[in-house]
Amino acid sequence: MGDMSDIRNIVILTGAGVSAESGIDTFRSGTDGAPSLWEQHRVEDVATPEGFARDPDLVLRFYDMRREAIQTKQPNPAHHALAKLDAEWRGELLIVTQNVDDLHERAGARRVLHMHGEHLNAWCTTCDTRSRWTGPLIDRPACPACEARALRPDVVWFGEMPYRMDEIYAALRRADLFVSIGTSGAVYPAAGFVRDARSLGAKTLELNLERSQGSGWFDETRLGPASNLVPGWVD
Ligand code: BV8
Repeated sequence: MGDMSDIRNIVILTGAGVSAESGIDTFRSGTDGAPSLWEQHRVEDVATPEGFARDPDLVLRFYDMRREAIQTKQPNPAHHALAKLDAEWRGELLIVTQNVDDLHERAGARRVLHMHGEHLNAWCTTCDTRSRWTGPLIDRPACPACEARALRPDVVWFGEMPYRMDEIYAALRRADLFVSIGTSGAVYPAAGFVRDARSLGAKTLELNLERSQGSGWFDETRLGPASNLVPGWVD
């Protein structure tokens, strides 16, 4: 990881690019021209509360398909390298992920914060309980806590508040190093974290397949696939 003698606290932000080589579609197609999720759907139709209210079946089917798909995928070397760093790093370390898959955890990472929620949780809009959920929601199953047939994906949609923002900003305030991996820098507030970290004195590093909308804010940008770049950075 190069000279890390003055680094104690690290915040790592990951996006869809860290899971791309596990076969999970990104949102906005990368240079490899792989299919992207949003090109198949209008964001407003499938990732907003208004879209859910307008056509709940469309939204539930969109998330049922993705929830099923991620359970057939495996972590890639980028996930494993981050899990190794998490296990070995003596200082503070927080992996803030925009991803709603569980590949960081399945690679063994522990200090993971899903700011946009998780595919494998369902959220009851009646009793507000979140339950572990691996099956479909299209058939309106009963909430395990209150029996209401009012479950939605536990995923943060556009216009909704991301999870645990206070914890994230507190970690950014303490960070000596901020690393962004596999994100286009298209969505806020995540896309602004590099500026927050930089203004608070952290070093900033971007590992991405291509330059992102935020590349200009990083001290260093390394381009390439995460499965190469991340192990190369961690070791
Ligand atoms: C909010 C969950 C208020 C659903 C998602 C200014 C300030 C604040 C808010 C806004 C603002 N301007 C606009 C807003 C509102 C909005 C927003 O940002 N809109 C955008 C379109 C402008 N934001 C919100 O509504 C957020 N809520 O603001 O609340 C607030 C404000 C401040 C503080 C607190 C509260 C909520 C946004 C969450 C939306 N939900 N996902 C689901 O998953 O279905 S967004 C979704 O897209 C992802 O979660 C992710 O966060 C986001 C970006 O995707 P990426 O992960 O970056 O993926 P992408 O495909 O775009 O890019 C992949 C990258 O990887 C590429 O660069 C590619 O080159 C690279 N790559 C590809 N392959 C590889 C690779 N890299 C390495 N290796 C490879 N092999």
